[in-house]
Amino acid sequence: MTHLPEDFMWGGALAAHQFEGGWNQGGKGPSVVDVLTAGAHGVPRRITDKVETDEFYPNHESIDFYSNYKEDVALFAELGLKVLRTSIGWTRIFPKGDETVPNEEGLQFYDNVFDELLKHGIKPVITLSHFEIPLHIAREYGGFRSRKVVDFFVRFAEVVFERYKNKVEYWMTFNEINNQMDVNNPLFLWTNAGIQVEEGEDARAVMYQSAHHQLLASARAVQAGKKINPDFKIGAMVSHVPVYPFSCHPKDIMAAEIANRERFFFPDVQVRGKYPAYALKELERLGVSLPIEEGDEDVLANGTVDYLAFSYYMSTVVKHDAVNTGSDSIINGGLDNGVDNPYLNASDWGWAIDPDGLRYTLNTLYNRYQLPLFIVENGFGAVDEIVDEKIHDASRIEYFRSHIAAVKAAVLEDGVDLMGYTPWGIIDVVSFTTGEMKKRYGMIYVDRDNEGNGSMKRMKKDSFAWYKNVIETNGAKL
Ligand code: BGP
Repeated sequence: MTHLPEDFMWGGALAAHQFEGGWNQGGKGPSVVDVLTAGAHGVPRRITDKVETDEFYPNHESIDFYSNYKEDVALFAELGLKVLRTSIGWTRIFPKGDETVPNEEGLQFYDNVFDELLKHGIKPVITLSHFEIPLHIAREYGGFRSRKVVDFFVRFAEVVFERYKNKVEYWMTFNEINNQMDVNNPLFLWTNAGIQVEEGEDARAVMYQSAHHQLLASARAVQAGKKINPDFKIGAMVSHVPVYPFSCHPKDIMAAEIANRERFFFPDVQVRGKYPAYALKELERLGVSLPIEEGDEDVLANGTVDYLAFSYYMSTVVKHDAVNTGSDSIINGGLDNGVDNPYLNASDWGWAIDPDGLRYTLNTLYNRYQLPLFIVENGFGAVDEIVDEKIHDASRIEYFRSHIAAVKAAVLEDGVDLMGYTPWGIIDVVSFTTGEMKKRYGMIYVDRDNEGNGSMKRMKKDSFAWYKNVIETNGAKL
């Protein structure tokens, strides 16, 4: 067989805050990303005290899907997408996060978007929170430090499950929930959990303690969803960056095993319903106890997920006796003992290009969890040039060709159960880590620059026709 199974879900992936815009329209409240400034190559994004200052906030307008959703959905339909993976902006539904009554205008917006998608035969695949924790919850409650936030999240989940139970079948709880394991990057704890670490605090301890709440929130949402519609498929979503040992030196092998746990901790709990032994040992060493209350262990055990969704962009390498001194060294994953991989090239942003790593990841995750997998992000961030009104994004096409070939090998030769593939940023969006527009992933170009200038006009890149053909042939023609 040269093509993927008939029901394979080809799609595209987006996240509300990175493409919707309309940050304060329709009754929407600010979320944690609405106080993130634009960064730039090597310059990190900052969290500001206020939502509006002299700074530029790229997520506020993004690419304004909020006003253009019909035109954009028509383009997605022309591309042939079978599913669109996106998120529901939590603060469109609960502007502050702790209200009891949802915002009807926000709910109506997603009714309109989902109806438009379904009209074109595109199924929505929905993340409940893609870095979109209400700012009020982060500031007033300290995000998931507070157990109260578990209830707020579950209320939000129940409201949207109930409202869209006949329109959405596939859900995920938190996007890339495991990013926050990298506690040295303040962006991740802020966007994953709504937390800023105070001076004198042990960031790792704070992360683990709030993670308990977030894992409870995820498990309770799974249970709540199944009550509302037993046919729902609710998954966890993690970022997977496989860590290779630099050599066959047994100490490098062990260093990689330990580094890989950073990616596995959250899914280990969400899939298996209990804390893994290595984490309990680390907590013991740190002298940290989790805020576990009576009944919590049952909640985790009974709220396991139906599938594991993940993003894959790159791989990294560790060497047991290396010390990483470069704080912006992305190619080695920012790992303490990370080194560059001499066998791979990298994108302009230093992300190692490794299609074999995707096949390896699919096998690793499938063997570890024995659950259906869903690739809900994969892609190539690059600068695009317009030449004679065209965008010849040959390197993006090459990236996708090699990665989809790896997907086919994993499914057709290794027997991995894979539900679908949704390339990241199917239309150009604001980059998450840098806040830039020039780091583009899309097959549809958007005329907007890093400073927020541009007509917002949409244009098809060469990759558009290429991917359309891949979908039409179900992966047979790459
Ligand atoms: C993931 C996020 C996305 C997305 C993507 C690409 O971490 O889930 O939101 O943006 O990475 O990253 P970036 O935009 O920083 O290139």
